Amino acid sequence: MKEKLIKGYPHIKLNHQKPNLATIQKVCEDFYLSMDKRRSVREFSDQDIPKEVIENIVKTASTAPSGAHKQPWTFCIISNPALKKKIRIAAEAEEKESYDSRMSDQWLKDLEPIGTDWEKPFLERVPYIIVVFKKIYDEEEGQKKTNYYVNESVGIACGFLISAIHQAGLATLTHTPSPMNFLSEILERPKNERPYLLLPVGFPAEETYVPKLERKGLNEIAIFFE
Ligand code: IYR
Repeated sequence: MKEKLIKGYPHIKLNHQKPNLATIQKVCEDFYLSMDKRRSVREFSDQDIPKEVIENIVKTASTAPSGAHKQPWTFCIISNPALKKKIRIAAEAEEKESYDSRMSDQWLKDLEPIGTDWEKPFLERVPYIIVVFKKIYDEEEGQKKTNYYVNESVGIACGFLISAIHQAGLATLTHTPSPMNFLSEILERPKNERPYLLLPVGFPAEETYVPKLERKGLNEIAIFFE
């Protein structure tokens, strides 16, 4: 591997193989078509997934860029049935409160076509729950070390995570019980970590239905300045 010092720090030569244009066009269209098949799923099979698959998915998420390369994230991977049950009970308690009194009428109306409610049986059924924590700072030998662009960094890592889950042929849901502090308690996380996102991971149930949604067209989401 070719290396050189830049401003005193080691750099390695980028190993980039430039594809031809036809390959680029095909690969990016195929990738788009594949990603366009991704759907949030709320009904899961209880079929197990090999642990190495989950490990590779999480390693993919951790390839995300982050502020000053601080990698300000912890992925908690839960397959323990007692913990899954605890998470379900606590999440459903918060969700019931939210659906019954915390969410506005407009919010509840906006969710009607998606068909959600406070009950989350999938939290016990899925083989894995991944809870992503953001590290608002790092702690080294009792010293606080600042992290940068934490929300952006962890959000990007979650995007990678969701893409990796989909590319593996599995399904997930960006589940957002609110507030989420019960996850810090159940998973005994230190005080520099805050829950960011909860993702159940598994195969979709044998026959499952998802809302009939349209995605915005390119002309609605992009502006080209040529
Ligand atoms: N957290 C709740 C409510 C919910 C909110 C939004 I915004 C959604 O897009 C879907 C659900 C729940 O998970 O049911």
